[in-house]
Amino acid sequence: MECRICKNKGLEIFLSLGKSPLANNFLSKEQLENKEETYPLELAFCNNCKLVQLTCIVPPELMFKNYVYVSSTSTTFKIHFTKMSEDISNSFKLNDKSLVVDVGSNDGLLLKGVQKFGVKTIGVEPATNIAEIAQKEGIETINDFFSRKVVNGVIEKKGNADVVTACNVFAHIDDIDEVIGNVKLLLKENGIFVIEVQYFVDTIEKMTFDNVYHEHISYYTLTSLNFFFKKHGMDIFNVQRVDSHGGSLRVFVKKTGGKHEINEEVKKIMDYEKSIDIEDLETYKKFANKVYEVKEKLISYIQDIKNQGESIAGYGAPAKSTTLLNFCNIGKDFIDYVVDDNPLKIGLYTPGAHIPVVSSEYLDEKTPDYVLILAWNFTHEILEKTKKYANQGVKFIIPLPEPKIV
Ligand code: DWN
Repeated sequence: MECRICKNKGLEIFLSLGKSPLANNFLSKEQLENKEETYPLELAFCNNCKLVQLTCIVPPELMFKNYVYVSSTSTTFKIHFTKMSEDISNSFKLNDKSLVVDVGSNDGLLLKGVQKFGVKTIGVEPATNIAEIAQKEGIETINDFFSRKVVNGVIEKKGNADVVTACNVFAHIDDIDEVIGNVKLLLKENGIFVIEVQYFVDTIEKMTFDNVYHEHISYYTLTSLNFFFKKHGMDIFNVQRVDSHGGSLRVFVKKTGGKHEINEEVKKIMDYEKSIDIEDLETYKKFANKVYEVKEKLISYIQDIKNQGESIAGYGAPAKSTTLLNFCNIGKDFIDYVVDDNPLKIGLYTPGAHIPVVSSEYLDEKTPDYVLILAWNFTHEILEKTKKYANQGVKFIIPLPEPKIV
């Protein structure tokens, strides 16, 4: 096994979460009868370029051609990506002569915000069912992976891009060297590449190990991102820590020699990572030990509630809950149902645990004693929406960084 970025053969496996089904592979009732594929879920650290990465890569066609995740399901994300589109359009003075291309554009949420500035936009989204949602909303979307053929077509039709964005998709890309080559080809000389990617320092500090699943091939720090972009003749010129998905990095990248000045924030975060020994395998081994401790804590917490004869429902059927529930062996004997507002998930069953996904109205029909907030990254929004159940005495459990009642 070699590192996917620097090809070094010195990978060290430091965390194993067992074998897991595909995180977004929700099942219909009929599919429950079939054998469910599971794949090893484990993380390895590269001693050379410091990238944390999966050891088992699942073909992208299996995960992304038909997809259930829709960015606009949560108000939090609608606000987040609308603000991001405004910040980028203002900071880089985008106008009707500008072109923005979004890689993994999902339902077009980010591009909708950019269009308000008169900017020309194109989405690239491999999931046919999701691309159709964006196209119906008037967001020009190419239903494909971000291939050289797609990029040549965009350049021919619209010219080179001022901005290419890739939010919650950069970590998902297997042929990342080819994709970066395509980004550089598509960008104008002073164009910029903006990615938002879950931040592994937040994962270590907030124990958000349920962000580990097969859609996420790489788990980046600024140190490993910096190595990667330098390898491709690009420079990180600005970086922001943002709170999406339990903590992410928004990284601004230019072609080496491009006009944008390097912001001091880059050195600040690089120095911080050095201060927490991010280049040292021991840091990751310590994290793994804590993951196993949190697992034991969560299982006994849930077990105690069940031993008292009380009922539990889940709120949110996020991809991350597939990892959390399957790694902790928490299934339908503990959780009666999970609610989700995404119509693409309602009526299906969660991967592995096979817990029914129902609409949030079901909380009225069968009010549980406890609600386990599986979409913990939206705790505030969920607690707001479920105030009436709290007033009826329902208790809410936040599972990570360790289980607690709110
Ligand atoms: O990287 C990825 C991120 C961007 O999104 C993808 N690999 C897959 C996906 O991960 P996720 O499913 O863990 O993302 P979320 O956004 O944490 O999922 C939240 C879930 O909770 C969604 O299924 C929607 C649901 N939800 C809801 O039903 N009502 C959330 C809120 C706030 C609500 O009010």
